[in-house]
Amino acid sequence: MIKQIQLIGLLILLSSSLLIAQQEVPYSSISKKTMEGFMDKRFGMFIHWGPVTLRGTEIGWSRNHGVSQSDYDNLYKKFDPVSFDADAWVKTARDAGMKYLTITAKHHDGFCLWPTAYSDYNIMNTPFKKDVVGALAKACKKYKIKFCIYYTVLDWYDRRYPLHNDGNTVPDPKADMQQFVQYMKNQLTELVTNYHPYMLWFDGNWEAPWTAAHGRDIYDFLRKLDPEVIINNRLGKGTHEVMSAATTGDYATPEQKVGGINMTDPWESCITLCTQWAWKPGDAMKSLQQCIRTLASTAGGNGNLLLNIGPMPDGRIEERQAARLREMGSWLKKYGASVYSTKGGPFLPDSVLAATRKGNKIYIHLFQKPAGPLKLPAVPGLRVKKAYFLQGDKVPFRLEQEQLILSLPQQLPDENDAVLVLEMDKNAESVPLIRK
Ligand code: H79
Repeated sequence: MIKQIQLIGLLILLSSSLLIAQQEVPYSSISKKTMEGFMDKRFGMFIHWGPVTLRGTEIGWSRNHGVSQSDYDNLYKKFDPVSFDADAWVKTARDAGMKYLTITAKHHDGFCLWPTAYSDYNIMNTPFKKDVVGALAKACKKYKIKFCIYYTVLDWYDRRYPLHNDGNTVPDPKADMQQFVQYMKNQLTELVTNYHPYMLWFDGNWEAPWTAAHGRDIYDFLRKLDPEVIINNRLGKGTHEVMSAATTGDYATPEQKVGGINMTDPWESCITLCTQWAWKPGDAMKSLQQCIRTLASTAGGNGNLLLNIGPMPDGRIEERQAARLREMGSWLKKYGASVYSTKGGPFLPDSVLAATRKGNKIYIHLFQKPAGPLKLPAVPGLRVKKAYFLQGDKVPFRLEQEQLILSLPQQLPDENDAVLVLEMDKNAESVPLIRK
């Protein structure tokens, strides 16, 4: 009897430890230090590019939606971006104040921008015949911009992948996921060993053939290739927006929106400068104000911004897009201290302001001038020593009933984002979030 009870006890113990062994946190083994280095960068360039720019429609998605499959799949034969200049692209990123760059090595359409040995559908079989990924990796090294690679999981072109079209849900019986995953591993080995990316940006993980187990297998495979390469959270299943137990990857990737404030999990919002990811002639472009406020709000939520541009089929970045990025760069030259290497908060971001902090300084990114003085809740345990506009005048302030009251001038010094500095008597980086 006692033996039986002991046995049952042992079984319970075993099963509960098995439960504990099940994944309760994201599947990620990156070092905290590497992620801190990534999050300090705050601003990167996303580039969506490929033969589809010859049609000016959306990359991947317009295949069989507006552009026929046979037309789409033959565009590469005419892709000859003679004006492509990797140095020019990277300098555009650098001059915008961006610290990293991510290129679509392969999007959902399956076309490869590097000379892969594992598919003929690649840049060497276009009239251009030059390694775009390699040229960018080299230029990034030259200009000290971290080089990153976008590589999507799903591939509507490759016959080994079971679905051949967006919206298609009936798997091709002739497809073979095992072979397809091997193809992915071969290509990822090429990309990691030849170009040494700082980060890998996966996508296209939502279709049924891709499983959580596939994601973990690729994650482990990559970790063996490079223990330090950062991997976004689109290898597993579940939402991209936040980290969860279903996540495989190192950071969350809200898309086309600023992510919610999060002081523990790293995240990066990817947002397009125009409306399309790939170049579209005459596409509507965001104003400088929208761009600056998007960056400030992202930093205010403790996240990074990966701002996307789509270069033209001839290889140039549209002058108006380059000009907008230069304007961002000028703004960051002046106000960069309130963005790079900061933490978000302690005040929660909203449409009026976003807050960032570093050491003893709290930066208030003011988007709107309140009717009267600016009123903020006092920061518990910390005292304001000085208040002034970054690169500007002093701001008179007083404390009244647990409220900090700042007297603003008639006109804010920057109409897009007036950055106020509150110099505190102590380090403000670990102050808990404050609701206004
Ligand atoms: O690579 C970019 C997108 O192509 C890809 N992720 C970013 C980084 C992406 N994957 N899923 N989605 C975007 C969401 C799908 C949105 C869609 Fe649409 C709405 C697909 C079809 C309608 C956006 C708008 C894409 C085409 C039109």
